[in-house]
Amino acid sequence: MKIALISGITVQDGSYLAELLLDKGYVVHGVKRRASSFNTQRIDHIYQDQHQTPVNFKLHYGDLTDSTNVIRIIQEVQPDEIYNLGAMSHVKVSFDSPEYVANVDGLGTLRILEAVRILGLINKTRIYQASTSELYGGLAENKNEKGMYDENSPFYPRSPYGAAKIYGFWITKNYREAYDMFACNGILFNHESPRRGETFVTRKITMATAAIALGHQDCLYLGNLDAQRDWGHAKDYVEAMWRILQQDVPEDYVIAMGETTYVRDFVRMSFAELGIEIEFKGEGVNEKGYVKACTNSLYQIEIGKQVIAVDPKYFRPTEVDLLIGDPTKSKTQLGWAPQYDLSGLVQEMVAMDVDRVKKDMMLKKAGFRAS
Ligand code: NAP
Ligand code: F7E
Repeated sequence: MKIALISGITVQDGSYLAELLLDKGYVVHGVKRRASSFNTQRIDHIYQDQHQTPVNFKLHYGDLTDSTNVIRIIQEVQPDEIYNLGAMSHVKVSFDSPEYVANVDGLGTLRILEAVRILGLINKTRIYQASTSELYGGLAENKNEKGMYDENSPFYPRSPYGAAKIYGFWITKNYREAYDMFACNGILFNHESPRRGETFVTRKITMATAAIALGHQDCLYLGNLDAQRDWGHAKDYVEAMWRILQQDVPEDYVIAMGETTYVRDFVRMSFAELGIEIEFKGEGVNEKGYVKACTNSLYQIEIGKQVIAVDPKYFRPTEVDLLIGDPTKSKTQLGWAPQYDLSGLVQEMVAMDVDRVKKDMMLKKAGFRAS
């Protein structure tokens, strides 16, 4: 039975990956940070009573900023595979906490690699490093002949997050070359799901779509509507992570859908799921979104109502304008074949957020506090 260790197990990717590995018969260990309030909602459904046997899912308190803790957990678990997904991953927030993000996302990666080396696990433990399309920075001149970013495109990070992750990328590659470690980077483009953190743009939009349609919110405030992202489904992307570690030779891979979409169009698609047509008027900070039509009798919103506005507080000091990834290598070499397209992703996210808002409304009516 293979043993996997996942850092960053509590949120989107970690929770889907844990499910995938448990399905494949792995024993899964996860690192979670101690928090003052509950932070395991996304993995509660797979958590086991630790008194049961066999226990094939176990959580360890830990933090990527603490080398002794990283070494101790790896020594205790003796993993066959480590998935380093732990990170302060919010690009905008990284401008506010640049030193912290360097410590967690950059040095945290080194701590894992070094722990595996110190513990003499080089020939046993394979390591997946969660690298990111933010490494490219969206520079037009660095795209390949297909107009996309691939494994050979130069990097130009545009945030403290991107700069920290570029260290994680190179130190992973360096340990592979220096010590013959099976250590790989997955350069993943944006991936989303109903489990996405609530402050990333897609989830913020689908949550607001549900709340506005159900009369619970008036207006959604967003930042740069002109940004373009290559969005896929996290469930598909964790499958790619696993495939990367099952290869004969350790290499780095781009995981992407190969299509890019404006934030503004994601808003349109999200509302369209509920039969609400949004029309944008104005430009820059004065751009606004209005309800143009509503064909769903369940979600009647007044025609002409303004539901989208721009708030410059969400702008970033330096922005990545456009990302689009070339998945040719992962499709041919890994045999990776995503099951979701963008409309399937939006459909699932909106449906789950509608259910959640309805449940919150019922709880509130019954006198309980909403989630
Ligand atoms: P996420 O929702 O931000 O989750 C990050 C995870 O890391 C959480 O479990 C968090 O724990 C944990 N974490 C944060 N600081 C930590 C620390 N100091 N020590 C240990 N754990 C810590 O990220 P995600 O979207 O699932 O992405 C997973 C990984 O892929 C991240 O490394 C991210 O940078 C990278 N990535 C994501 C995307 C994407 O589009 N989603 C694309 C490319 C790369 P708490 O619950 O305690 O906060
Ligand atoms: O922003 C724009 C924003 O925060 C996407 C992380 O998982 O993917 C993610 O980083 C775009 C940006 O994701 C709002 O300016 C407009 O252009 O959802 P996001 P991100 O910055 O692309 C990469 C691959 C990672 O590795 C990261 O860890 O949307 N945008 N209005 C907004 N963004 C947010 N968050 N909030 C807004 O109101």
